[in-house]
Amino acid sequence: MKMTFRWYGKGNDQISLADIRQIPGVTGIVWALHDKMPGEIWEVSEIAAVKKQLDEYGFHMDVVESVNVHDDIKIGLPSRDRYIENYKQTLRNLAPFGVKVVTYNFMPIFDWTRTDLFHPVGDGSTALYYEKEKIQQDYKEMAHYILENLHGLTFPGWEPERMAKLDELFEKYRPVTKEKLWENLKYFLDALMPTCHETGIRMAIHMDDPPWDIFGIPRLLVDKASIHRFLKMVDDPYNCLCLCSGSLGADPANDVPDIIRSCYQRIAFAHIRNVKHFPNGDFSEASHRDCDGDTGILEIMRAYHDCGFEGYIRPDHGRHLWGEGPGTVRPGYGLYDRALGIMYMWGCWDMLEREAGKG
Ligand code: DNO
Repeated sequence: MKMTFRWYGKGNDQISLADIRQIPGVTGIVWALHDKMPGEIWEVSEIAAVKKQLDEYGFHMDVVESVNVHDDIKIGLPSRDRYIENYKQTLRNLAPFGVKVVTYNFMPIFDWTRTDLFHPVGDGSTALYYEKEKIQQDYKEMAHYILENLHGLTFPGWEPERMAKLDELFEKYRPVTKEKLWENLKYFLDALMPTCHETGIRMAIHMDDPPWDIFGIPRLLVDKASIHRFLKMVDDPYNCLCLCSGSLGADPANDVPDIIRSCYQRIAFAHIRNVKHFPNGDFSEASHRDCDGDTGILEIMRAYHDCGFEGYIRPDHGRHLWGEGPGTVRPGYGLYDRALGIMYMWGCWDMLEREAGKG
């Protein structure tokens, strides 16, 4: 596996590349142009500027997370073709810089969704938390809360320009049933696949987070059956997954190691995260240590190892530790707990390698 770390860019992330270089075994940065609106072309000069920064520290830029998909593509409006052309051009601009995987999601309106970004874990740290009850209520209040806690930093999927027009967006999505959304996803991928073959870039869809419909809007990539429907729908080796253990793991019915074993050839990128469930349907994010949550991190690492996984991997979210808090850290993306998560993953991996006679 190739260990990576997500970084939001100079001036947009409190963590420096110099800090990241000190985490053992991290070879690449998972990056994006975070000031781009969905649908805009990423220009060569802008990509080159990031490459220069990463080169200074010897990091590769093989994985982009995310090139966000314009709402018109998800809704299926006639204007989608223009935005798909822009997406293809972005892929063509990325390829010469060595980019091999582009992560994206097809969640309508909201990306990942939580109701508390700094929830006390009980040991003095805080973590992202989802309270089921609150997601039945006012979507504007929730969006406002999330934007407030980003303290002016950009967060993909939570663009203030889009969030300012939430009622309009909900209205536009009204005719988009779950089946329509599947069709629109297929249309998008069918159009992109030739460019993926031409550029060598694999498209890796992120799981829906949480893995169920929210505020009455449909979500697609939620369990084993929907993942297999997706892979079959566009049965192409360039149509891949960003398999997020935490997103799937939010639903206790999902057996994440089993899902990994069933589709590992198409997993281009793995997100590792642990989730703790509560009986009322709430969940909290937890440390990567297996026993701190219910996702089964040890068996997940074993599944990847058994499958001979050679793709990219990163710790997903972490708790906020040792002085990290509102205003000093991007929610879920502090330095310390993600670095601890990496060491846990290496611990599992190195032991599995040793046992297999390779380490
Ligand atoms: C959450 C992330 C997601 C992911 C996007 C991919 O922290 O895992 O925001 O980057 O859904 O497009």
